[in-house]
Amino acid sequence: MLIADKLRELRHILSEVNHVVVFTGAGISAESGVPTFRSPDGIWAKFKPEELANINAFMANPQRVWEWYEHRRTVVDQATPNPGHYAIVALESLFDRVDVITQNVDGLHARAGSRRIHELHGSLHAHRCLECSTPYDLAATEEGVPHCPSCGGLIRPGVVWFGEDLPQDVWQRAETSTRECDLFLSVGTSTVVYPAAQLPFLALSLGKHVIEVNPEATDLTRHADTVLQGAAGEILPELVATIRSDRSK
Ligand code: BJW
Ligand code: ZN
Repeated sequence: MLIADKLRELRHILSEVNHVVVFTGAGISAESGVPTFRSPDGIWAKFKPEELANINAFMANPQRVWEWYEHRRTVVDQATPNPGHYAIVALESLFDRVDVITQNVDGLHARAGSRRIHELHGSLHAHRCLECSTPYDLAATEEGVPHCPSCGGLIRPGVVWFGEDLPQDVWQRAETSTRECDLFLSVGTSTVVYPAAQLPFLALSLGKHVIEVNPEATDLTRHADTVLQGAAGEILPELVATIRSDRSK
């Protein structure tokens, strides 16, 4: 079925919706030029996140892991939000409440202007001491792994690595929003990293309408109520346009 037909089918559902959760992964930022983690031709094809995004990799070679993050910070700082990010912002003018639950660490939802953002995996722009957890403000000119002014410990990126707990306050808010929403949109995520990947399945188990936006099939695809196969930067603006045209009737 064509996307336009699927969007038409969604109209009666969308007209009943007050609270939307948009759950995003690396795919929403792909059209901003930020590589995803698991695409076969992605630049991380040779740097597996499972190998670098963990405390053992950092302890074994802090400089190597630090450089990976420095490089990624440079990439996202040069990137700009794309039509997919802006379409999510536009949803705020169409529904009472929009929660953006993101696995991304790139800050592009905030730069686009989304207001209620829950960053499950932290941020590339936050840092803290590995030993005493004191937050650390990284100067733009700093090179190499800094040390904590309080205790001398190594400074680490403020992201959630494999084997680490998600920030509990953020996770609680994300779970509550999922329980309370009327519509759950899963956009640009392979839905393989837990506990984040629980959220669309929680939404389904509670009878929420779940829409997936992704050019590829994922573990969620065969369970989702509606699958909009394609790039977020194309599909999400179409979704917004459909809702707007209905509202103006
Ligand atoms: C488009 C598009 C376009 C392309 N438009 N779409 C078995 C063994 C070992 C561990 C585990 C296990 N089972 C479960 C675990 C735990 C583990 C886990 O889930 N592992 C799985 C991989 C198996 N999880 C954890 O460890 C978590 N913590 C935890 O569980 O704590 C409890 C615990 C304590 C002690 C011991 C064990 C457990 C923490 C997970 C943290 C994940 N961190 C990362 C790195 C963050 C920092 C950084 O950025 O460096 O988060 S990993 C990486 O994956 C990153 C992402 O947020 C996350 C999800 O990836 P995402 O966003 O889905 O990206 P991709 O690339 O996978 O997918 C992109 C999608 O976009 C694709 O589908 C494309 O098709 C699509 N796309 N273009 C729309 N234009
Ligand atoms: Zn310290």
